[in-house]
Amino acid sequence: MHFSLKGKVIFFATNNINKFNEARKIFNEFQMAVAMIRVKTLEIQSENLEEIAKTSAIEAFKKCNLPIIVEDAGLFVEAVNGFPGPYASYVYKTIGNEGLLKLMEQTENRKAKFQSVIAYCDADIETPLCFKGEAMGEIVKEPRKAKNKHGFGFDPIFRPLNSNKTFAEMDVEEKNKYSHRAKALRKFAEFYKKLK
Ligand code: ITT
Repeated sequence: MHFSLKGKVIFFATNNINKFNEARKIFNEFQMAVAMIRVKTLEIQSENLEEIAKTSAIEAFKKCNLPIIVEDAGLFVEAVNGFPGPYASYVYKTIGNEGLLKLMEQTENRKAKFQSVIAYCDADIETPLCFKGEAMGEIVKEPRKAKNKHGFGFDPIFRPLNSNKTFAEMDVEEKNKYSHRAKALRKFAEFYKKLK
């Protein structure tokens, strides 16, 4: 049944509405529809985003049998050897932006990057396909966000290269010009629109 959906509608397994809203705008650019599904998947512990995304995609596909993507993102800060990397979610929940800024208080090297891996799975695919995006930038010294509260997670402390705003000072359209996720999603959408 779902074969007819391919190339037109994609299911995004995520529990993060912000990620979904960013994706919605990208798929709109490609005249595609995206539906959010909240299937519970275990996120394996690994230092490899691709491995994490692939494992979740297989699990999500088994639960819903629909053409599906999952996305796994990480933040890598150079001065602390790539911390928190794939553990971004845990670090955000525990020490948060303030904690990360504290770790970097004496640090002049502010270089950081976000990486995103999208893993796609459907009934005809043996191993999930991955699409990657990266955003280079820096960790600012003080959190900055727009008054109407755009952004989530580390957005208030990450400023991408070639902009003087943090992700949290941008609206979704502007963040999508720079973000790791937008780059990975566009690569995926280019692939998916050709799929029958
Ligand atoms: P899923 O349900 O899709 O897994 P998640 O929020 O757990 O949603 P990730 O594991 O991919 O998503 O991301 C880990 C954390 O990294 C996330 O909770 C944020 O705190 C942070 N993060 C990821 N992408 C971000 C972005 O674009 N801007 C700011 N923080 C981001």
